Amino acid sequence: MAIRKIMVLNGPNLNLLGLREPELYGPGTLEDVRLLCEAEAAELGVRIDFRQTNHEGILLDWVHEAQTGAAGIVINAAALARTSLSLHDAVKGITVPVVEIHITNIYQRDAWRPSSYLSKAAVGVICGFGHDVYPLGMRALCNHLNRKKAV
Ligand code: CA2
Repeated sequence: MAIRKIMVLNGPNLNLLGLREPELYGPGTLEDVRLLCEAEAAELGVRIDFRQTNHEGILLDWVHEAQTGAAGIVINAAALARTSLSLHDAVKGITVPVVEIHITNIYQRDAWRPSSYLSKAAVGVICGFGHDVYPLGMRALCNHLNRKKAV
């Protein structure tokens, strides 16, 4: 049987992880996060395709690509979760499950930030546990996929 592949997608500015605002987003870099995800993938027995972009259209293309190329998506869309109806629509437009993650607790942050459009299309949301949201999101996605396979 083929090994399940999941996409771990990162949106704008997450390439700056560990380089700016470590008190908010943690001291580790995006490469550290990738390694954390690789370790979790080995535990879960899946492969990951880990990517980051600063461009909305590219993120949309990757979401579309998952429809035929992956079993599901774990996504930290950064500010695009709150601003992009196109991202919401792209997630609605595919049938593979999408788990939304955020390093910080987005419900605790500045009132001027809009709430997430993406949450309305995702199967679930994990936020506020620092970089652990990445392996937690992967585990949640795999449990969800296993439950779907069992019925
Ligand atoms: O908490 C998260 O993971 C966020 O997705 C991060 C976004 C923010 O807009 C979301 O509301 C919550 C911001 C990503 C910016 O990434 C940086 C990383 C290091 C330094 C500066 C920005």
